[in-house]
Amino acid sequence: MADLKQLHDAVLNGDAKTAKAVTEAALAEGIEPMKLVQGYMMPAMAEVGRRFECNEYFVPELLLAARAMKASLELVRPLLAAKGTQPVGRVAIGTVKGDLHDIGKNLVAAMLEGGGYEIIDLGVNVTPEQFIAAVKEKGANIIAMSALLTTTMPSMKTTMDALKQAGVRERVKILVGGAPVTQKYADDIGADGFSESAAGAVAAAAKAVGV
Ligand code: B1M
Repeated sequence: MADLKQLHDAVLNGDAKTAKAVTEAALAEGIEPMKLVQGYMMPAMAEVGRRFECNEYFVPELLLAARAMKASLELVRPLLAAKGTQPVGRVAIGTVKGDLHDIGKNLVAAMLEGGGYEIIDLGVNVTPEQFIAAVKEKGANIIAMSALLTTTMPSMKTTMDALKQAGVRERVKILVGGAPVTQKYADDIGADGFSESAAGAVAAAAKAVGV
């Protein structure tokens, strides 16, 4: 039987090889993918963050932990994103300008995909112009912005303003999220939806587009 504590420790210690191996074994045993994410990978990442704050970990350890979590998520993601037939909506998702944290954004994308949305993944450090282009050229009707830094959160407001200036604000619903983002901030900038979690993002998207 897969030792799931090993998955937690592998992410914490930045051991991508073990993280991948334990995930493979766990999935082969039929363990729920979301249990791996919420029960083991996310708590490990929270501990990585705590150690970083206490100066026990530094950027190299953060990078190794992120790499280990990604190795595991690559196996889990397709299982979260079971295909529906007709897309419920087309979501352009990205981390806002200046922000390189994409693990949470990738989870949100996988959950939305699993919820029947078509995903246009714009990646990290996405400029307002890129979000605008996704609406104009790719027909996105939902924009999902993720920010993990208090210093990049204002890019959400900048993007909202740019969408208005470009005359496309009314064509899209805007969702925001990420660790420092709150419902109050979402309301203040006039976003259409907010969620604290990847699973909650699916409900927020459904509410925003009225399905
Ligand atoms: Co960074 N980092 N980091 N980092 N990093 C944080 C965020 C930090 C809190 C660490 C700390 O001090 N405790 C801190 C931010 C402090 C602040 O702003 N208040 C921080 C810092 C300071 C930095 C740098 C500035 C460090 C430096 O260089 N000195 C730097 C900035 C780089 C940049 O972006 N320009 C930096 C760099 C990095 C790495 C590149 C090394 C790496 C990221 C690698 C990657 O993502 N590819 C990294 C990591 C790994 C972290 C921590 C440890 C983990 C983040 C993570 O992946 N969490 C993080 C500390 C922490 O969070 N405990 C930290 C797991 C993920 C599943 O959760 O992303 O919150 P999360 O996503 C959740 C929800 O937030 C939500 O759903 C997800 C799943 O439930 N959600 C949404 C996210 N987006 C959503 C969108 C939605 C809805 C929900 O709708 C659209």
